[in-house]
Amino acid sequence: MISAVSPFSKACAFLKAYERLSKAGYPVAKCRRERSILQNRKGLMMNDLAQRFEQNPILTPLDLRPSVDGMEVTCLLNPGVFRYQDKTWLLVRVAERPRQVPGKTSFPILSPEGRLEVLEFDSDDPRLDLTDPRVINFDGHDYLTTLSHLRLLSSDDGVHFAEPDQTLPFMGTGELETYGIEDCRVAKIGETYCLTYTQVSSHGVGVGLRTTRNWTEFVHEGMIFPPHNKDCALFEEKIGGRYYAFHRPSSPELGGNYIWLAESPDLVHWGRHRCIAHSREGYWDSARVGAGAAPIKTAEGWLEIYHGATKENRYCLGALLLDLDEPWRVLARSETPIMEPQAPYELEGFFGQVIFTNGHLVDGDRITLYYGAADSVICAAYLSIQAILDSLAPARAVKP
Ligand code: MAN
Repeated sequence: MISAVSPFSKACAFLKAYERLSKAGYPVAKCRRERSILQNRKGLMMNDLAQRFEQNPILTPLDLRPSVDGMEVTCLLNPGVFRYQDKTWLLVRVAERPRQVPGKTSFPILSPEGRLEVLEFDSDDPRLDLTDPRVINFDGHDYLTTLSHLRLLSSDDGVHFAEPDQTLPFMGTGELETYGIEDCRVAKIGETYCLTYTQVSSHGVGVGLRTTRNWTEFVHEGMIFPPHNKDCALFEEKIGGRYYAFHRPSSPELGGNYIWLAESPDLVHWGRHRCIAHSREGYWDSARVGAGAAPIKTAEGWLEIYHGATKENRYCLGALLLDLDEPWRVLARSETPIMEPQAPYELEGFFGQVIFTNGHLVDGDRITLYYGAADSVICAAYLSIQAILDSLAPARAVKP
């Protein structure tokens, strides 16, 4: 039975999971302390609308075996979600690294031919910068501490997931995925499932597209948005005869990490880019914003759940409402998060204070949202579409 519970009553369950993780030697980082934010800058109370599953976290690193001997599953993150053959499926991001030995820091990369290679350094080497648990900087070069691949898990009830026999992991392939593949959105367009995911390599971070109709044969369409770009969510139907996608280029010198909208005749070639949502100084989404899963069609417009983060990397969820026929027109937006880290399993983990979603299912008014918590475990929550719509404020114009 799934029911809504106060996140704070979950402390014991989380502490047990936390204890299991640290006993098993997983790098459970300390809570990144940040001022408890109960009010935004206008003094409005935060309004978390989510009913978290009492079974949260529904998946932890201990639930999956490493893809090869010698590796450990460090974190489970940010699943894509879809229905297929009467089951709920998660395409989970599995982040692995070699079992660590004292005094050494090692991490994996893939060769362009798909061979796993391990780079190892002395942990006290002054050229090594380990301040961000997600990224290693060695002598001015950035690497990821873990290598991610994607794994399919299915469920009859949407709560208990397992890997079916004979399903193969989705690994990075080719020179644009040597640091792995991450955060896959699954959009169903007609009978085709379209997978848009982050491709990571020393060339940069971009968006790849693979498509399938049967989950056994895949067409690799290659990189559809070049670096630096991620958080690509496709609309599941055409508007005015064109496909649409959200994407998130980053422009470090001028501009920022904003949500953009693009059009395409064929899902592969994208143009007519428009910037539709900036990060907002002083708000919960002040440093970066990025789209979640495919937008939900409602009578009032396209509803898109997105993540917003502060400079301190506190990740919350909010929503945008877009015009049905002209989806570049933002009608309304969350002033305060619809969901923010507050349960213990969201506050502490590999990278605490993170709620990140790129997958959900919709049934009438009810959204079943799957999300990565603290970049460590997979969780789920219910949200009401009407409650989200009621919480939005009329949009202000994007800065010219
Ligand atoms: C990035 C994303 C996610 C991750 C968050 C929080 O923005 O790519 O993969 O969950 O950071 O660390």
